[in-house]
Amino acid sequence: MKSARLLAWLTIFLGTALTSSVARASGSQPLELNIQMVPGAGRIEILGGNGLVGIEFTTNLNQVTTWSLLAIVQATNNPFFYSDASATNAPKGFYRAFIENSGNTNVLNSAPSLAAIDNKTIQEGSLLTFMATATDSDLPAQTLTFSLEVGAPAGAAITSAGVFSWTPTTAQGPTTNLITVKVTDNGTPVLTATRSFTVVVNRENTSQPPANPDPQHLVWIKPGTFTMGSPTDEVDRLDTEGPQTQVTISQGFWMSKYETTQEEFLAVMGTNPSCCSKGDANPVERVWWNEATNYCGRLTVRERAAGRLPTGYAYRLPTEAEWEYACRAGTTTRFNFGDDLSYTQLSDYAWYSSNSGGTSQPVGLKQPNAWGLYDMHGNVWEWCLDWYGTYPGGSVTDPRGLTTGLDRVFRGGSRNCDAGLCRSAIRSSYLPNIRFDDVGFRPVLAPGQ
Ligand SMILES: [Ca+2]
Ligand SMILES: [Ca+2]
Repeated sequence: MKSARLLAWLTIFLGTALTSSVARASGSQPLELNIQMVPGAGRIEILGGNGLVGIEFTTNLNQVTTWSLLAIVQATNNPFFYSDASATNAPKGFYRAFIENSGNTNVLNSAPSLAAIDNKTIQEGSLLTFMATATDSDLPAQTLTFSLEVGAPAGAAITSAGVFSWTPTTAQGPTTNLITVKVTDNGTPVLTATRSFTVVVNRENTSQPPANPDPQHLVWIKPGTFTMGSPTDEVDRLDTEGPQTQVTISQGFWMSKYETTQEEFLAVMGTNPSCCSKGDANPVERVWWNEATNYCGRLTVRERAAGRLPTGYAYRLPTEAEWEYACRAGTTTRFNFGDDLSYTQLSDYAWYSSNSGGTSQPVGLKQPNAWGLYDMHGNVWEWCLDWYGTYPGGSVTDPRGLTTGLDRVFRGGSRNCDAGLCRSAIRSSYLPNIRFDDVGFRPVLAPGQ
């Protein structure tokens, strides 16, 4: 029973008067009491026949949570503790007692634990928001309160529940900021934990991109930050579209205005795998993911040989983040032209199940989005570079999906899809070596390869 002795001394007062001169004689009989102690209590009171018997703590036992305590009172006189209210004449005196931990479930207040916070990158003027998380193993649970340490940049804030937000002004970038989040429990004593992270604030690159090597087919997509995925209350949303993730695209790139056509594919690859919607200006379909990437590689070789590519630029598939960033073109609505809840506008922008007649249609016949991209909704799904995976949430820069996987992503819906499956946030994926008659692609021309 006498394990883990706790700081141990109690001073015990009996009756109403304190007599401190009573000798602590040997030979007395220990008296054992089982006392249930209440968290936060600073005093145990026992009603004895001679009035209130108080045990004053000389140690900070109100840190204790759910202790079952054994008090062993070594008295110099007769046993003096009475749980029987009829007992009288309990001797007055000064005694010492100590308290043992008689259980294994008891802990002192422990410090909370604040989860690591990833470093962030953000553009000036963009909202950075994420939720900090912390745990505290104490029982009973203690309230955890988040705050920012002194030195956080102006405008940065965190709610007591841990929601961080900051929109750096143009005066606050470009720079790197060290921010420290603190979480505080309300235990005794009050304990805290902190985590620091950096926020790199970028200034939008207003310098001009290299000259457009193919103005007829390519549009420049400037770098920026956007929210990937859909809010949980979006109509027709699927669970795969979350959690919403703040994505920074750190470098601009060109993107094909159009889905790659059968004519283009044939010219580069020497074959046309399309089966069901033949036509030079129709999007190529029934392409494996690998054929799409091979097309990009061969196109790069051809265009470099012709001296048409800026140094360091290569064609490739867009990452899924680049694709959605370009599709949305600054919008946060269900489609890149609005929410269109009753689907009265979609036909102006997309070939889908209601207007396609069951085949893909020549590219570029519908309205483009605000950045000049056609058929981002519908016609054919478009392969992306990424292995399919759940979005990470929080804030990320230039995400490229999982490092390995089974399925490659394709985006945007197709001429076979109902309207809700053509939204900006819709995702699909499949094995990369499968041919679908409504999956094609469009390349980007980007630096870095
Ligand atoms: Ca605690
Ligand atoms: Ca499309």
